[in-house]
Amino acid sequence: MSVIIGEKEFFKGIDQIKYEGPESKNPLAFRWYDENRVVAGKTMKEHLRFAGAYWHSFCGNGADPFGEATHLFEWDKKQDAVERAKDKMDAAFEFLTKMNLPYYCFHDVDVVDYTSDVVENERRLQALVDYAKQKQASSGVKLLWGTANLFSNRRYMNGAATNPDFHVLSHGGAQVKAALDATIALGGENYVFWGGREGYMTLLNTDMKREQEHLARFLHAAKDYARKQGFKGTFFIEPKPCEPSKHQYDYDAATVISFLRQYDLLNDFKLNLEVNHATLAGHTFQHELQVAVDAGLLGSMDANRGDYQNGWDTDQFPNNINELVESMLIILEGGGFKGGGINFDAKIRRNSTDNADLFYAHIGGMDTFARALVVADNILQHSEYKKIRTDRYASFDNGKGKAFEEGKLTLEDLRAFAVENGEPVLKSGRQEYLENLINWYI
Ligand code: XLS
Ligand code: NI
Ligand code: NI
Repeated sequence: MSVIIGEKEFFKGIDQIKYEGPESKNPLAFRWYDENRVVAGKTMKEHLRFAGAYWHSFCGNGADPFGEATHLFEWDKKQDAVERAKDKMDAAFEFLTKMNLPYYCFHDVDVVDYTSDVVENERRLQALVDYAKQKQASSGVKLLWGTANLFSNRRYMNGAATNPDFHVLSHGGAQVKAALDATIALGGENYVFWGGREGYMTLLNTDMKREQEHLARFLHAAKDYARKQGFKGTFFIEPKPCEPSKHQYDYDAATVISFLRQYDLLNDFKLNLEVNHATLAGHTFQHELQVAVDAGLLGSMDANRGDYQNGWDTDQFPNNINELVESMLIILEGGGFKGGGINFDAKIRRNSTDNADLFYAHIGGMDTFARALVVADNILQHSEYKKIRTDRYASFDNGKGKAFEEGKLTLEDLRAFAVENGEPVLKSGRQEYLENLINWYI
């Protein structure tokens, strides 16, 4: 990959970030992420498939409900929307290539500002698709997934695909069509649906059943259109329990899987799991990963972390090695991502205002994942981790336990076995031992 700088350099004084090894003292270098290092049969680049997120890194200006923007972007200055968007894209590709990120992800409105005119929006997006094609070709950066923002515009205040007003739903359809066209034109490998407002604020005014049926119809229409245009990639649903809705229909992995099954969408859709969404749903991220892996539906992930002391999607950059090792154990044992990768759906803090802060954030995230990958692989290759778990279930490997698994025992048979064998011996779950085992390998 070569560094791509547009007409103007936006991240001055920062060169290509390189791997320097764990002993390096350079804050602008990788200590663990060595893209060509082979772990468990694949390079780190192939395992991790890192992506930069357009919305947080190049649009999120640090504003919060209590205060104005603090990130004053040099690329956000020009009058003309398309010209302004090209500057932003120059900045994005400069950053992506300096960071050595192989992929990026976007919403339609991240790339260029939208108006209330569908046709004008399509024209704008098309202009930027043409520009992105050149940028992708000269840099080698690829599109991991595209998506449409169906939650920011005021018309979507009651949802898009689940809006009680069909007229609003039709605008969602128009936006998804254009976003799909853009994703396909750019060789996007996947397409995401995150339904922030596909839910309700109060049940007093909501026909939940009807809204969910509309959502399923909408997803079928989008899928059918994309397939007709030759899209071969995977569609991902990104679960989240709430925020901005009080309740979101795509609550968590298990809920989404049952929705996909009920509405016959399992052939085309998988999951894009986000760390902070898992914790909002009252789960660990590892729980969500395991649910997806067990269903064969782990498509991709949005990397970030929440704050233990507050209950919203703070989207901080990931840096907790213990949590990521536990996650990588599940991802590795599950055979990796099906089509997706690791998208940094994370933002630097409002008061992180140096040019270098965005780099530190991504370096920390990429290094922590790379290190977690190495540690998890060591645990799987060299420790008793897997054996301890397998041994726990040994009583089902033969005899009556095996017969039970095979569906050959009745309830009367279970009683007979209990009577014959008396009280079971207590067997430890060895949780603390296993927690220590993880730390030995870190
Ligand atoms: C918001 C979501 C969003 C999706 C893309 O919480 O994480 O950023 O990833 O629409
Ligand atoms: Ni996300
Ligand atoms: Ni999120």
